[in-house]
Amino acid sequence: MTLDYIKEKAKQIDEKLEQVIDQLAGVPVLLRESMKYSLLAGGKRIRPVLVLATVEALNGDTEKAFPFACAIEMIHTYSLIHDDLPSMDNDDYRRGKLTNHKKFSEGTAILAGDALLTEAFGLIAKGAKETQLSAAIALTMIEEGARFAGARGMIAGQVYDLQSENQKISLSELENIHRLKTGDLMVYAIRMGAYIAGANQSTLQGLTEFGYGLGLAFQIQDDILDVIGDQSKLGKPVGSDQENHKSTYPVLLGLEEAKQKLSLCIKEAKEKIIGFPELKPQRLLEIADYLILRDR
Ligand code: GRG
Repeated sequence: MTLDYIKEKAKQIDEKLEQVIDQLAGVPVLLRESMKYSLLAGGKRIRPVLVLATVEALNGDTEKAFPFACAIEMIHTYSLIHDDLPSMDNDDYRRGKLTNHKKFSEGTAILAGDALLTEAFGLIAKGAKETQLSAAIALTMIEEGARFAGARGMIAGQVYDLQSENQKISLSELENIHRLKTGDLMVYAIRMGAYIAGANQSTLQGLTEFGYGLGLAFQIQDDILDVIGDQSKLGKPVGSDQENHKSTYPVLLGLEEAKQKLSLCIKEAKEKIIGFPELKPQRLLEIADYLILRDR
């Protein structure tokens, strides 16, 4: 099930992403091909859609939001390319296609990820100039990009995740990993939308809390979908056999309790964006519901 709104926006984002990479001058042919291969491989575009939907909810100009929406998808794609590498998850396929290092080479995949991350920050700065955002807001967005995607955010989550492999971890440790690894980038997307549309501090805070709830719910649903696809992962102690078994919500709580936790998490997240005079939350609420009904 895909919300028509997400489908429509995702299509626009796909077009803009292609333009962004095509317009970069002086990129080696192989590198451009590798960057586009992963960037245009059919992702759900949840994070850029969140940027646009937040701007819309605050009655801002969504046309101005596209560079920032594209930038966040570039950061997300870099993280997936690196996550798939042999030294990390060692995956051969993503989104039904060969992973970047399998299609190209490990070196090219690392460099394509590096290039996407670096160009994302360039795009935020360029987008801020072109849409005449104030310098203070532009600098805040760049500073927060480093905070949410970097060593204190998504990458910290990845490090804790690697450290927890084959370990039994507690629910709160698992939640912290997800907050960093998945939540921080979703929160960054929503906060960028809030900055573009000029939200006030209390709305920004509510949206941030919504983003964390959404990130957690998204990850629980991801774990559930993973388990539904492979029932053998349920009920086995972590690290009990040759395959690398991660601690996930269904593994720690069981499938039914994980589903209940997911519903509660979405309900609580939605409550965080109710009651702000400048915010029309309907679209964001629909996206939250979609995230728990999605099947991929
Ligand atoms: C910096 C190497 C590095 C990693 C950062 C994001 C990340 C950590 C790793 C990617 C693997 C992963 C399962 C992360 C959890 C977040 C998540 C569920 C990502 C997948 O996002 P979707 O479902 O992907 O939005 P699509 O394919 O739709 O874009």
